[in-house]
Amino acid sequence: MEKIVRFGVSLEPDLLKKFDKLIRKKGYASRSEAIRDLIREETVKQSLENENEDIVGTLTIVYDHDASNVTNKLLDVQHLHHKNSLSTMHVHLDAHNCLEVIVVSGKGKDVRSIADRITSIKGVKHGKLVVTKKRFD
Ligand code: NI
Repeated sequence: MEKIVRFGVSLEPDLLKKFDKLIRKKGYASRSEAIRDLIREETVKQSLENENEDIVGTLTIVYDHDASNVTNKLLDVQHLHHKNSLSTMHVHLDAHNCLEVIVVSGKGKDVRSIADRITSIKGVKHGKLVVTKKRFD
């Protein structure tokens, strides 16, 4: 089992009250668990800023499949970067609009550049990339 280190935290009573309220709302069993998650969140955020970090994520897009050749353009980008585009889920939202979730992986800079290329295709109405680390220590 991994060694655990204890340390003390000093903070203003009002701030602690707010923190306790927040962690109750979120359902944490203890302050320690909440602080651990906050530290992890910040360290993950930090390493995701490194463009050479290995990341994995999802790009969610909504597009109008009647727009100028959009389906082919989307497929072209994904085939061109097939090592970074792992899988796609497609949902027909209505007669014209499609929702697609593309699982992407690779170096941060490559994943972001592919996501930008896809999102900027004419006919893509909205695109949102969500990423996380591929490996956790
Ligand atoms: Ni569709």
